[in-house]
Amino acid sequence: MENRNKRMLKILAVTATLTAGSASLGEAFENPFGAPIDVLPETEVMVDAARAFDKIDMNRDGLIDEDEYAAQRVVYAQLARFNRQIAIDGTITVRVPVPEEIGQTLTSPEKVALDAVARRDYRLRVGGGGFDRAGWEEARLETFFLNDTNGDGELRGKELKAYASYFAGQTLGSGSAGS
Ligand SMILES: [Ca+2]
Ligand SMILES: [Ca+2]
Repeated sequence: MENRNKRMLKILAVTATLTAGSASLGEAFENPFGAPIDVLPETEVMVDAARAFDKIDMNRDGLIDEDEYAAQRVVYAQLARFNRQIAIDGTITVRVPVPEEIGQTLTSPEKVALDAVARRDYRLRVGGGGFDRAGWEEARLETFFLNDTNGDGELRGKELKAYASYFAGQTLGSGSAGS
C-alpha cells in the first residue's frame, strides 16, 4: 500500500508539472496550479472528477477499488498540504488555497486516520468491486454538495475553504476531524 501511494503521488505530482507546462502556453497563469478563483461551479468539479478517474484507477480495470480510493485520499492530502493549494482540473485549471491552520505535512497518525476514514467512507458508499466512472463522479459531486451549504450550485468563501480543507485531509461533516 505504501508503494501504491508513492506511485500515485508521482502520477499526481507529474500532472501538476504537466499543467505547469500547458499553463505557460496560456496567458497570465504563472502558477502551475492555474488561476486563483473565488467561485467554484459544480460543472468544473464534474470535469475534474472525470479527469481524475484514470489517474486514480491505477491498475486500469475501470474501477476504483478500496485501496485506490484510500490512496487518493491520502495522496491528495499530502500534495495539498505540501503545495498549500489544491488544483481543480476543470475546463481550465484553477487553484484554491489550503487554509493556514492546516499543517504543512500529513503526520503519520493523521495518515493512518485518514486512510481509515477513507476506507469506512468507501464501504458505506460501495457495495461490490469499486466505483465505476459514474459512481466516482457521483461521489465527488456529493463532496461538492456537502460543502455547498446554501445549495446554489457554487462554492465560495467558507464553502470553498471547507472544500479545500477536505482535500487537505480533513473529514467532512460536523466540523471535527475525529469521530
Ligand atoms: Ca482499479
Ligand atoms: Ca454555495
